[in-house]
Amino acid sequence: MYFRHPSKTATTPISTSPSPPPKPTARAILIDTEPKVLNKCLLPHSPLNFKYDPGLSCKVGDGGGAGNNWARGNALWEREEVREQIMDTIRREIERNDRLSSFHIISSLAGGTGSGLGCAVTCGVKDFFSSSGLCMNTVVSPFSAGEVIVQDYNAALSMASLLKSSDGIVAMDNEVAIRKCRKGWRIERPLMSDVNRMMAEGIGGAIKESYGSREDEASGSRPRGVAELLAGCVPHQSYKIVNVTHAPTMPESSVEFTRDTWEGGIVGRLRQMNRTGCEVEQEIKWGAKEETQKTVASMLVLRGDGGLPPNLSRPPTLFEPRRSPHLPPPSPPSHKSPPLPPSNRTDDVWEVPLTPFHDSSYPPFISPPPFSCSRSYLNYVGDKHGCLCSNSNLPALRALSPIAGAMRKHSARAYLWQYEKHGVGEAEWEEVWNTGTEATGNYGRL
Ligand SMILES: Nc1nc2c(ncn2[C@@H]2O[C@H](COP(=O)(O)OP(=O)(O)OP(=O)(O)O)[C@@H](O)[C@H]2O)c(=O)[nH]1
Ligand SMILES: [Mg+2]
Repeated sequence: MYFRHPSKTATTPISTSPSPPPKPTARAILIDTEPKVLNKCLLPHSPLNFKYDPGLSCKVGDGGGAGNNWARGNALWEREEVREQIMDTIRREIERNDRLSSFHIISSLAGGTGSGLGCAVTCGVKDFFSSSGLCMNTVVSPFSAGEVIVQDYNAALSMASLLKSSDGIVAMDNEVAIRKCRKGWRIERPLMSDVNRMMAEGIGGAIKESYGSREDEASGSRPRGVAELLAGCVPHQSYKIVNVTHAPTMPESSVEFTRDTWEGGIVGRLRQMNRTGCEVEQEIKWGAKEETQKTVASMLVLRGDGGLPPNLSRPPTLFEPRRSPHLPPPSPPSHKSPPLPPSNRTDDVWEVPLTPFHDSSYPPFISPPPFSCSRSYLNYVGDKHGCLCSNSNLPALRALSPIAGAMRKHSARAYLWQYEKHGVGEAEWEEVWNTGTEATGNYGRL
C-alpha cells in the first residue's frame, strides 16, 4: 500500500557475486528547504530497507531552511515556482495510482518548513485534490522545556491552521516518546533515531494494512489504512485530534522470549491506559477505576496471533522497525529458557473479545457508538501487537497547549516582528486565538 515493489518481471543483469535484492520504493513525497536533508534521504547506499524516489523529492526555497519561523515557511507558498513544483509532484504521484483514498502529511509543529510550508501544502491538497481522498496530518510536538524560543508561536500557528484544513491530526509528542524509549525499551539515553523508531512503531501499528473481517483478510480484499483511521476516530469536525498508543513496548532482546495474551494482556492494558490517560505502558495505574480521560471516538488495531492461516503468506516486513545500531544483539534472558513455541490458534486475533472498550461512556452527540476494531493475522512486533487510536481530551489538550504559551508571548509582544515580516499580523493572530480557544473549549467540556 505504501510502497512500490520492484517489478517481478524486471530482468536483472547476470552477475557472479550475489547482489542484494532490489529495494521497494516509498510512495512518499519529500519536501524541504534544506537540500542536504533531502540528499541524505536519497543516498544510494542508505541503510533503510526501502528507498525514496528522487523524482518525488522537492527542494524548494533558497536552500537555507525557514529558520524555525512558521510564517517564513508558509510564505514560500506565495511563490509560484514553489507551488507548482510541489503540486505537480503530488499530481504526478496521484496519477500513478489506480486508487487513492488518503493523503498523509508528516511534519514537526515547531520548525519553520514542516510546520509553515506543511500547513500550506495541506491547504493546497484539500483545495485541489480533496475529491481524491481524505487528508491526515501527523505532527510532532516540541519538547516543553523549549528548544527554540518561538516554538509555541510555530506550534500554535500550525495547530490553528490544521484544525481548519486537515481531516484529522495525529499528535505525536517527543517527550512521551522518550519516556516510552526509557521505560519500555530500557534505553537510558534515547537518541532522536530511537524516538523516531518508537513513533514509527505507533503510527505503523495504526495505518499498516488491517481488515474489518476475517473473510476480508483471507480473500485479499482492500485493506484498511489512513482513510479508515480517520473515519473511525474523527466522527465530528469539532474534534480532530487523535492520539496513538501501542502495546507492548519491550526491549528488542525480550521480544523473542515473550508471549502476551489478548484479553487480560494487550487489550486490558490499552483499555486501562485509555481510561486513565496513561501514555506509557509501564506507567499504568491499575488501581484507578474512574474514566479520567474522556474519549470522543477510538479505533483499536490488533495484529498477529503467533501463526498465519494457511491461505495467507507473510508480506515483506517493511514496517518492522529496524534494530537501533547502538542496541546490543539480542541475548537470552538469565533463566536461559529456550524461545517459546508459536502460540496455538486458541488466541486467534479474530476472536479477541472487546467488551472492555464497549463499556466506555462516549458523548451522546456522537452516533453510532464510535468504537471500531481492525485486525490482521500478520504479526507486527512480537507475537501480538495492539494499537489504540483515540480521540480523547487529555492528549488533545496537551497538543493544543502551545496556543496558551503563544498567547502569553504575544501579550509581551515578543518576536512578533519576525512573523509580521512574512505576513502574519494581528488579524492572523486573532484567528489563531479564536480557533485555539474553540478547540480547547470543546475538548475541555467533554
Ligand atoms: N521526533 C523527532 N522530532 C524532530 C526530529 N527532527 C526535528 N524534530 C523536532 O522538530 C522541531 C524542529 O523542527 P524541524 O522539523 O527540524 O524544522 P523544519 O521543518 O525542518 O524547519 P526549518 O529547519 O526551520 O526550516 C523540534 O521540536 C525538534 O524536536 C526528528 O528526527 N524526530
Ligand atoms: Mg529543517
